[in-house]
Amino acid sequence: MNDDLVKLKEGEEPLFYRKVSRRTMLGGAATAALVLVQSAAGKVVQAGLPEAAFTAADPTKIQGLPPGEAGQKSPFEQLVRLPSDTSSRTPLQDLHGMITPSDLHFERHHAGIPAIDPAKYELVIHGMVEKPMVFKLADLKRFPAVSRICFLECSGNFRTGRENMTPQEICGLTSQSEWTGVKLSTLFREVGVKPKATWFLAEGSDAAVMTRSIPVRKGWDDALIVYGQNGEAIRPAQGYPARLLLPGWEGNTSVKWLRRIELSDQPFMTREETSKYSEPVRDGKIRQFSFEMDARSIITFPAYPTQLDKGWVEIRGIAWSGRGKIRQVEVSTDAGKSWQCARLQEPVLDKAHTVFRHLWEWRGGATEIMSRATDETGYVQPTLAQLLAARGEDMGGYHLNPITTFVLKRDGQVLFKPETWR
Ligand SMILES: Nc1nc2c(c(=O)[nH]1)N[C@H]1C(S)=C(S)[C@@H](COP(=O)(O)O)O[C@H]1N2
Ligand SMILES: [Mo]
Repeated sequence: MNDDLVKLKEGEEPLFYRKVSRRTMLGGAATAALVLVQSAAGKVVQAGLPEAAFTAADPTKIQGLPPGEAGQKSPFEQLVRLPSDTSSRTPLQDLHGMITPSDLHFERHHAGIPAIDPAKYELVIHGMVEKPMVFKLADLKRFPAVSRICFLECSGNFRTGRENMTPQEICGLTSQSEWTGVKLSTLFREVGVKPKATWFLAEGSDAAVMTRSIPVRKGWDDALIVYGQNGEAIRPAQGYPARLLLPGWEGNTSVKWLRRIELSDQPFMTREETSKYSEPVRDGKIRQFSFEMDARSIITFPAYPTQLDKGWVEIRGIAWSGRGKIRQVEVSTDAGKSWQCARLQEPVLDKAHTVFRHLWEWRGGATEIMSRATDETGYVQPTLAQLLAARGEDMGGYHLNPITTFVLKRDGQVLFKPETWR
């Protein structure tokens, strides 16, 4: 029995623990451990501090907590992802700014998260190269490092069908981090990629042995092998200890737990690019290697389940494009009859979630609000009807980026407008 931990009463659930050594406690304070527990009444209380600390009108009258070894979220701010067996979604409506905290980055695993010992990690690069090489994690870290902020989005990032859906449920399979690693072009020069090589295979070391064929030009352009995420080692769910990161391209091409890159003069036609990750388009045709994520935006406030008050409202959201920077986001507050330009919040980065804001006075009538992104290539985010017209009834579930509408009721209730097509 570890007596450093406060014992929970029956029925109490630990939210998180923080062990503190006796020596670090101020003057050998009453308890050697701190634990946040949820009381029977559902209230979060911190054992080791008098409950009065949380109910006291004046926090300046009570000694606060000492510093801890690792930071904790406020017990009042326990954001969660919505996990299924194979994915979890970022609570876009609850975030501030442009970075997704690493513990809220969405996840999509084809066969779970593997446990990889960083000391044993190896990345092999071979095939059409002058000099096949094996890189240990320490080798990767010895190369000049680069950092960039960009989004990562699953190509299956659209759900609809119910009015009571939050932005997280509608399109929470997109997240943004500051990624740090080595440019793939640096490694390409190291192994001497042959001029004839036009494709490479990226292979993961999870139970799915996920593989994708990638055009070599993306490798020379902006592909990274990343081991850092938001200032710390990349999280296991994101590919620890290293993953491929292809800015702006569909998430499945950013192979996690990367163990092998093979250069070739043709695509490898793996399971992931034949049975999956291809989209039916008109006339019975199938589109393959649709790498880039199209421009998209979503209003994150006010969205379901907001109850809106009359008066000035700052409509907020994010917009992003896999083809470059966001040039403009327009907002409509009259069900699409008229559009106004939203303000883009700096920084506006290449292939990155960009925050937009639009001030609007809601005088109380029922209406519909929506946003529409345009990227620097001039591409404009389509409506679902436009997507259908271009791709047909069988368009499947990948690469759907329709304009998202929220319905504002007379009484201030905000609901998702769940347009469907099948
Ligand atoms: N090895 C491996 N890489 C993978 C996957 C996987 O299951 N195994 N999932 C892919 C898919 S479909 C997506 S959308 C992204 C998700 O990355 P994330 O879990 O870090 O958000 O990783 C991709 N890379
Ligand atoms: Mo995905």
